[in-house]
Amino acid sequence: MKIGITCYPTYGGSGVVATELGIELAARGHDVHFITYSQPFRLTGREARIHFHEVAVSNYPLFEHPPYDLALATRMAEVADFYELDLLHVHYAIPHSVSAVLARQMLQTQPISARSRYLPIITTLHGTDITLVGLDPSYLPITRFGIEQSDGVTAISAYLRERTEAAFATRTPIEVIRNFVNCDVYLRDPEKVPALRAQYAAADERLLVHLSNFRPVKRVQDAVEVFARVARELPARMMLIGDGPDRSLAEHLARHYKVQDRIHFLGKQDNVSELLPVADLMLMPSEMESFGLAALEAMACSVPTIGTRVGGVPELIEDGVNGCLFAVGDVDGMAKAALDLLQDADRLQAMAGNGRRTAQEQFCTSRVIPLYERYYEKVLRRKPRSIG
Ligand code: GMT
Repeated sequence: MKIGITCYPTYGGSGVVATELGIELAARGHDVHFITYSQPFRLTGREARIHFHEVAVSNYPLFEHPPYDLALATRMAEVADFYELDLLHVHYAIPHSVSAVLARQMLQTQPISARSRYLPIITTLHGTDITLVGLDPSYLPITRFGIEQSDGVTAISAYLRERTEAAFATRTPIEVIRNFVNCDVYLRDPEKVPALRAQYAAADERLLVHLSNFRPVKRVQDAVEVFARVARELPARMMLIGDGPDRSLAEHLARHYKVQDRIHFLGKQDNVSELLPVADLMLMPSEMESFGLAALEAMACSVPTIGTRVGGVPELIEDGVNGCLFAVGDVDGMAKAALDLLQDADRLQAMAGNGRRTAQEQFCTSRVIPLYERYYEKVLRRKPRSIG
């Protein structure tokens, strides 16, 4: 198939999922065309069967806000026409699904080349497009429009499907296809771990990790508080991977708890699959996660997560089996669980093994990518929607 993919190419779970999906689809013989404003950060630009088309937005003094959505729609239509795409798969409803609807309509009514054609659109909902942005009253009607006009809609968890159906009162069928991880890339290689781990912690120190975009929804302050409590009892260090608005809050708290010298603020990293396996425990104290990709990536690397019982997280983490779940803000509970686990090597190892198994058996690319392929085929078999 010839598949167009649009996503937010910079840091963020939806961009990671879209990029990894493109890489996996290309490896399975599909031609993948990324149509984005910059090259997705997990791409090298040298992958076979992957093409990148930059969306350039012209700015004129008249435009206080350059019309990115229109530039995107135009580029989508051009690429679909020139490369004869079979479908367009957009990640994150706003504005991508709406730009895609425009591109589809352009191709059908005012084709760029002589042929009029129908370009099926699939929208994948990732979470904040529904739970935060989509519920801003000014965005709600257009988000509902984008969902209802799509030829196919997927959500990354059953939770997100239900939330979308309730919030948007939509009867558009939504297919649940959960986040995935490449278990051959995300794994703990006992030969590689010791040398890399030594850069972040001494042999007698425990190493925790938090990975996010440091937005308020991630509650990075809770990760620092939990770590400070752990570090009071045990020799420990923490890697904070990522960057975003709450990084200075995290730095402030680290100083407040006098653990600033024990925390590695690593910023944005593109070698997450190498960093995660050196940790003993992941902290994901989010206020909301529609799925929790960071926890899945850690689990695949045999690193259990202490997280919050929110959104789609319980579809991934079974409390006490492959991780631990707490109420949002329960810093005491999370710190106690972290200390208990870090002092019980057998339990920690059992949980790590269970997590790795969960990743392999339920969320590995080899299981999830075929679900996308089958869904594409199902959408392509359907009759085109009438437009107007
Ligand atoms: O978590 C974020 O703030 C980024 C966001 C995104 O859309 O880029 O992540 C969402 O999509 C991820 C990939 O599908 C999910 O694993 C995250 O749980 C989800 N985040 C939230 O729901 C807050």
